[in-house]
Amino acid sequence: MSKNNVTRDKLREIMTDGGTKMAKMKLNAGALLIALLVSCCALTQAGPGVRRVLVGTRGEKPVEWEKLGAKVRYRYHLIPAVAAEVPQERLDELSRQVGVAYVEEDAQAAAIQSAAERRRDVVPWGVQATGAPEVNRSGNKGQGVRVAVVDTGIDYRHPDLKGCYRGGYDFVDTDDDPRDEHGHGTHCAGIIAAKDDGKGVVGIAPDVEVYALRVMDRKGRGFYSDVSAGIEWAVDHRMSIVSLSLGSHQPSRTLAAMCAAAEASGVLLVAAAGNDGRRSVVYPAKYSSTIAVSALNPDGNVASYSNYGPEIDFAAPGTLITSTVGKGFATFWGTSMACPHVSGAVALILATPPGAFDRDRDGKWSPAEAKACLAAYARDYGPVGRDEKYGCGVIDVSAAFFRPELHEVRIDKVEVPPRLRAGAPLRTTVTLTNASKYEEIITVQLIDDTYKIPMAWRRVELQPGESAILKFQFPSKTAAKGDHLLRVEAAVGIGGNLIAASSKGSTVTVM
Ligand SMILES: [Ca+2]
Ligand SMILES: [Ca+2]
Ligand SMILES: [Ca+2]
Repeated sequence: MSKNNVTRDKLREIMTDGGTKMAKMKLNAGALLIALLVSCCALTQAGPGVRRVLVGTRGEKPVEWEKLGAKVRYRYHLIPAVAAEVPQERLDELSRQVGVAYVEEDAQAAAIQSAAERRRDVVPWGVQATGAPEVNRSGNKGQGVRVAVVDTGIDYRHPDLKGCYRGGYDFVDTDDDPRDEHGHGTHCAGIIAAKDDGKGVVGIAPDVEVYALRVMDRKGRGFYSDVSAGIEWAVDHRMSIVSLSLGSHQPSRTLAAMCAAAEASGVLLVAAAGNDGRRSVVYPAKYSSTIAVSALNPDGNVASYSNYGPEIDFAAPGTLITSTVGKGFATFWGTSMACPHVSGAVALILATPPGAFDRDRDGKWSPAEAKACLAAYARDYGPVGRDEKYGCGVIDVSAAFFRPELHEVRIDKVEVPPRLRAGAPLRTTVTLTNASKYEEIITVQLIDDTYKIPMAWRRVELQPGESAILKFQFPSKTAAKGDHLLRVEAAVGIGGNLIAASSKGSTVTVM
């Protein structure tokens, strides 16, 4: 659509323009873009006189599709619904059939992003803000978690994405090649999973398995029927997470039912709130079956373009987000960019045992359990408690990951001589083991507990199951005669917060 292209070019022009009015103009241009995209939603004509519709079906009563001259595009199996193309003049007849529960427009969802200037970055601020790098360093990069990006496809030839890409489907062209012809889906995939290779950018969970379900065309528009089919594919192919950086203000019984069915089957759906800057969240984010995400500026405020409302679950970085696109890297803004930050963060949590959050004690994360964990460790922003702009707050995946229950350091032995002649050097040997299944950075402190004097501290990095023997030596000239309790503390430290994990003491008598 040429109108659209004109707007986008204009937008790019405004974005590269300096000056103090930039932020405001950015918003205006963004709102205009989305208004255009949303106004396109009414165009659901599949050809002259033919309408694309979503039809809710009832029980065993057959619908006479052929007799109606209709073409069935999808027969969903998770929900009683069909996507079809029906001649305009037969629509009334269709809705009167006994087997038909409802007929609704096959509305279009739009990609919720806008382009800004190109630039490069290694760890983008958004990835940093979620606390992902610290979690990645511990060896949790989302291994074994399957994430479906329901979007414009993915450019799987991109060097930062070809390693994590595992396949998918193209519902726009109905073939097995969901290559991105727009750039939006590739950008979202990079936020989730760009490779940690010292080149380009790094994603939040670089070892997840990414699948592309292409439901939006080269203009970033897609039908609800294809979005629903993409979600159904994700359920059928046992995805853990479905990332939905798309939406529209048009409600749909079919899309609502599909999201609810996916959630009920254990899939976590994450969706963007929309970019109109309104107190109105778009669908599917508005449904309770999805995690609704608003967008943050780098200053920590919810962006003025971000939609908000009681449905918002979390806020995540959305402005000035650098990630992968077909020809390299680009910086975009939008709630579309915020959504995959949450998808990636969820992947890191799903790669850990549910522990105390496993309410039904089945050893697995349910969507509600994962949501409860993210909410428990989110940083509260804005008004105290849950609010309409930040939801439960900003996800802190590092806090959620460094839950004490997941980390265990063990002090095996503290060796000191039982007696020491005053003036002789005090030799102490500490043996400790990383008893957790993650790589840990362990801070070891040695304290003279009798006189409350810190004597030494050291930091060691240990692989899961690895042990270390640390040797210390102190002069004892100034030590008071009598008993000294030497206490060793080992802690897993992260971002200044120490998770005290182990402590052991031993007494030495200075003669
Ligand atoms: Ca990279
Ligand atoms: Ca569970
Ligand atoms: Ca709050």
